[in-house]
Amino acid sequence: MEYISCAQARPMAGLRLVLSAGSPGPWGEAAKSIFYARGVGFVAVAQNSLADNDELFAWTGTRNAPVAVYDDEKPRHSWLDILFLAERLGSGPSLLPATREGQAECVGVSHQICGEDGLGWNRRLDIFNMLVAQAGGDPTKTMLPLRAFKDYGGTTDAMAASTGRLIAILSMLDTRLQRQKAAGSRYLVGDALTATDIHFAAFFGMIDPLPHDLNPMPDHLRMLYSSGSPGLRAMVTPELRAHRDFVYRDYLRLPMDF
Ligand SMILES: N[C@@H](CCC(=O)N[C@@H](CS)C(=O)NCC(=O)O)C(=O)O
Repeated sequence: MEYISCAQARPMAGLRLVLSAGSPGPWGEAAKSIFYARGVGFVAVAQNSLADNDELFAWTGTRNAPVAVYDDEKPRHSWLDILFLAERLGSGPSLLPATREGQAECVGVSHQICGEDGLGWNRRLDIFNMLVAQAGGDPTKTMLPLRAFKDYGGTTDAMAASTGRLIAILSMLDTRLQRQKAAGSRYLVGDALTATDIHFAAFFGMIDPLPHDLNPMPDHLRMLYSSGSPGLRAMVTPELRAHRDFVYRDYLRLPMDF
C-alpha cells in the first residue's frame, strides 16, 4: 500500500485514513474493509506501530491507528465512529440492519469484537501476557514499549483474565453463527452482510491469520497471531474459520494489502 506522511496529509481535503504501515492491525484492517465495502476511497497515511508518532498526535490527538479524517471534520478514532462515517460517505447496501432492533444487535456484537474488553482487546492482552512470561515476568524486558501496557489496559489482573475472556467471546460468536445457520442465515446478525461480519473477519486474523499468499504479514507477527493456549486454539472452530473465509472471499479485497 502507498502511504503518505501526516505532514502531507494534514492540508488535504477528502478522506485520509491513518494506518499502521506494514502490518495488518485488526482495527486498521476492519476500517479499510468497511470503507471498501461502502465504496469509499481514501488516501493512506502511515502510522509507525508502537512508536511515539508525535506528528500524528499533534494532528489527531492520538498516537495509534486507525484514524479517519474527512475534510476539516474532527478526527475519528473509534471503530463505531468510523463505521458511521463510512455509512454517510458510502453507497450501496448499508452495513447496518434496517431496524433499530437490528442496529442495536449489530453494534452490540461488534463491540464484543472491536471494543474495550472485546476480542481484539483481550487477544492483545493475551499476547502481552505471553511476552511478559517469556521475559521472566518483567514487562520492561519485552519488545513492547511501556506505553502499550498503559494505553491498552495491560495490568497483571487483566492480562491473566484475557485468555478466558477471549474464549468466552469466540464461543458466543460460534454459537451465534450456528443459531443463525439453523434459522437459514449465513450472517452473524440478521439475514444480510453487516459491519459485524466484516469486524469479525478482520479480528479473527489475530488468532488465525489467512495464509501468506492472501496475508503477506511479517513472520514475527504471524507467529504471535498464531500462538495461544490449547483452550484458545480449540476455539478456532471450522465454523468461525469458514465464516471469515466466506466474508473475505465474497465481500472484501484479497490479497490483503498493508
Ligand atoms: N482507536 C481504536 C483502537 C485502535 C488500536 O487499538 N490500535 C492499535 C492496533 S493493535 C495500534 O495502533 N497499536 C499500535 C500502536 O499503539 O502504536 C478504537 O478505539 O477502536
